[in-house]
Amino acid sequence: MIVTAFIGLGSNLDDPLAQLRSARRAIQSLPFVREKAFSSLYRSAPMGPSDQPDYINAVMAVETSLPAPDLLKALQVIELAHGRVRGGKRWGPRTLDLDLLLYGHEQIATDELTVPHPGVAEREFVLYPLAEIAPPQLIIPGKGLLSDLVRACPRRGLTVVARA
Ligand code: ROI
Repeated sequence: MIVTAFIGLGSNLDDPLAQLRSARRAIQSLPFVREKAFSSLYRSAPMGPSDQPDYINAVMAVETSLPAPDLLKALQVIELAHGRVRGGKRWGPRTLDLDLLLYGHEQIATDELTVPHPGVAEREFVLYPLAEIAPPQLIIPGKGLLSDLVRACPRRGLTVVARA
C-alpha cells in the first residue's frame, strides 16, 4: 500500500537552514520513500522556553510504502546522524527534529508513535507550511479541516525565509 505522509522538520542549532536542507536530501534518499512536495522554509519563535534561538521549520510530503513505525525509525536515524541528542532538556534547542505529522488518514496511538502528531492542530510552524503543500480540504484525523485549523491559528511572527 502506498500512503501519503507528511513530515515536519525543525531545527534551531548549528545552521538550521543547512540542517533542513540536508535532512530533506536524506529523506529523499530513503528506500520506499518518494518526495511529493516540500514547503518553504519558515522562521518561527520558539514554542516552549524562550531562551533559545528561533527555529527554522518546514513540512515535506512523501509517498511511501513503509509502514508508519518503519518510517519513524528511519527518521530517527536521520535525526541522530544530524547530531540530535536524545534526552536533552524538554522543549530545549535541537539540531534536527523530524516529526511524523500525518500518515494517510490513519490515527495511531502506540508507545512509540502518535499520529496525527500531538500539537499539529495548534502549531503555526506546522499548520502554515502544511497548508502550503496539502489540499485545503485535507482532514486532520480527530482534529478537523486543515483550512479551519489554519484560520484559527495566529502566526506568532512566522515568516518565510527561503523557498525550498
Ligand atoms: N518551536 C518552534 N518554533 N519550532 C519547532 O520546531 C519546535 N520544536 C520543538 C519545541 C521545543 C516544542 N519548540 C519548537 O520541539
